Amino acid sequence: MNANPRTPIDAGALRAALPAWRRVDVLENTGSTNADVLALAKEGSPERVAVVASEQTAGRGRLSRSWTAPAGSAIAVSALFRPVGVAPARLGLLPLVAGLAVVDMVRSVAGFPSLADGGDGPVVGLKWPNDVLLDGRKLCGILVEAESIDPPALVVGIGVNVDLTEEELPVPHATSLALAGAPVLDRTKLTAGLLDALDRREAQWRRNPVSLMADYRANCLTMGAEVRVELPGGAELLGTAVDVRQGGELVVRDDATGEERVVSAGDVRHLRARGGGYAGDGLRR
Ligand code: BT5
Repeated sequence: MNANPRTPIDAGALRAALPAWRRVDVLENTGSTNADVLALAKEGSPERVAVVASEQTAGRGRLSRSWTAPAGSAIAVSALFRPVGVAPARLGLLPLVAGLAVVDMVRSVAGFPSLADGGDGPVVGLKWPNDVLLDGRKLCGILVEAESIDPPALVVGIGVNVDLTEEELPVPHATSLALAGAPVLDRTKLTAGLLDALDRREAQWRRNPVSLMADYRANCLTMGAEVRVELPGGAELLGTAVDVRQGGELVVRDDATGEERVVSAGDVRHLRARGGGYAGDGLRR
């Protein structure tokens, strides 16, 4: 356990650990790291630049929601990618790529080495499409915003809860690495591991999307789970998630009809996850 987990991020050590990144700005506080990197993109910045902040005063979630964490308690990072050559229809997979990178970091740096499927250790994995769950609670939020689509200039924003206490959690179904008992809470090491994983997964996505999606499926807790999907427009689908397609869509076997339905957008709840555990909104330990 880190004796003082809210020490500042060591910018020099972070940059030294990330030779694949052209530029990494480390800020004490900012409005939103996504807004900062969108501005860099607009100025014509090359890709693989990142902004990291210890505190955000206007952190953005999806659909105009906000993202909050006490100063120094979390990772807030945004990164610019220009995936030239990737078809516009496939750009929507980037949030899944980012989710997988967070899982990599949680396993390789935070100290939860394996998917303890149904075992005693914390279960880490993805709820389709890109929520990273730790013991069924939300550890991280991902927001991808486009400065342009053609040519593509995409900002990947990631917020990871590092050492928030139970009282500091903004919502009850959230969690932090510390609450799950992670042995490593050093934000310099965690941020370096996250940007390194993001660099590798994004490159894998461009070069070998088939292997990337195979890795995604292997880390997706929704696969095989009984789910309730709230579809856009308000309809509901109850069934078993049987696959994630190459384009990122979820395939659900409908309980009512036995038919397989392809879901490209919707809010998923895990009713019963693989290994008998539960994963989804509202769960508390
Ligand atoms: C997300 O939105 O999950 C995407 C959040 C992305 C945040 C990163 S931080 C770095 C970068 N810079 C930014 O400005 N944004 C990105 P969404 O699925 O809409 O979830 C938002 C909801 O999650 C809120 O309405 C709250 O209910 C909840 N929430 C807020 N802060 C949270 C936290 N720290 N942990 C867990 N849940 C949180």
